[in-house]
Amino acid sequence: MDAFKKGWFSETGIHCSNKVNISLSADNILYHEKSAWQDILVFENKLFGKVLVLDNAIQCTEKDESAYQEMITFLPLNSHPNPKKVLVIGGGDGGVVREVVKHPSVETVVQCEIDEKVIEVSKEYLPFMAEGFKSSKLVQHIMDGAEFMKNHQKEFDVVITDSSDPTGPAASLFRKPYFEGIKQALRPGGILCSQAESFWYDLKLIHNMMNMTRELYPVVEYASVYIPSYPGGQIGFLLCSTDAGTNFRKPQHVLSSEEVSSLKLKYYTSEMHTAAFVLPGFVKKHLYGSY
Ligand code: SPM
Repeated sequence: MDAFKKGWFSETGIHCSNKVNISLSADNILYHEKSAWQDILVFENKLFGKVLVLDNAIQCTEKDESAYQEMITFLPLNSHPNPKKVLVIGGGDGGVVREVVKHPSVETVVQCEIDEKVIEVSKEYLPFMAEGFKSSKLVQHIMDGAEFMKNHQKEFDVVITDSSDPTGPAASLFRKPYFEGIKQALRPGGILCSQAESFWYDLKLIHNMMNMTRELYPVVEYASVYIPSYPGGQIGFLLCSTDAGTNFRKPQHVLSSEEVSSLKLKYYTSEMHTAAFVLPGFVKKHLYGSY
């Protein structure tokens, strides 16, 4: 067994019932420390490039991070008719902020990240994601996002939760009081988008998230994205709107190929936006009740 472990990073998450390892060769360890909140690791893999790991779970790799950051950002922003003020909770690596500030109608992005160390590490080792931190649209707070929202009601058009897994510091971001807090922070017509895990391993969790948010929001959907470095090669996002007329499957703004290119998007296109809501039969049946 040791021969397999030497020189490899292995994610053995509880979401996989500790029965599945996702392993990447750790060709060069760049940083490994514990912050006040979590274990932070950055290493290089010859195929995936730089890899950020929090509490033993891969957060992003240089090769495929664009899929996650673009979709968690442009699915909600392009589903809103005119998003001007956006709140990002979490996202300490900077990749989501990098995408939000690209959107032409967005004037202000407020970010609440609880772990300042992740921001510092990203600035030092992951500059391709941290570049968003340089934007004049950004106002940054090192604090708990749920606490922040208590004093910022009816203020945001879109709230994005870029969290790690529902254990450790991010656990409360998957519970009902958190989604009630977001509802209060949203302006009329506001939209939320939250990291909502993989249908291969977390279908029950996704089902619970959708059921509890259906009690709060008239429109609730799950969108799926291909991410090879996550277990199952897939992750999804929960999208909720306070406006009963929102159709997440039909973007408000359809991007031309010139816009896709000028916004430097690698994964998001308007076709991928609509396709993200097409789910395998067993997932659709479980989450929506019919095929
Ligand atoms: N800005 C990118 C941060 C990514 N946040 C989500 C990470 C999820 C990691 N685990 C996914 C699969 C295991 N449940």
